[in-house]
Amino acid sequence: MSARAAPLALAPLLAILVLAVLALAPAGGARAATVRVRIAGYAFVPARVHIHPGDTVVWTNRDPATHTVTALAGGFDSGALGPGRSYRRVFPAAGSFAYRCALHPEMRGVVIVGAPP
Ligand SMILES: [Cu+2]
Repeated sequence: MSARAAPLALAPLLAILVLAVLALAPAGGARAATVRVRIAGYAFVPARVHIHPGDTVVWTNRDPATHTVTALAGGFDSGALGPGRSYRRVFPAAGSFAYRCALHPEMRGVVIVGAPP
């Protein structure tokens, strides 16, 4: 009966697939997230993001003007981000990281890295 044999023939293939997925999973079981911040209307949107250690923040400039993502305490600086350009940074450690646009200092944001999930 080929209708009954077919599922059995697929079993080894499924086993290999499951093992492959398990091998690719991060050791801790938690998956690092990517959070996006838009730069639009001369503001960071959202201005405040909460993430976990190891997560990535990606800023994308949707304004017609050039902006930067510059940490107030140093530590990171995107440099000039022209329209449509993105800047990404991984935050490995917990803490509060305030930043602003170096060209328009009234543009401010903060990345809050909490405890591991
Ligand atoms: Cu700016």
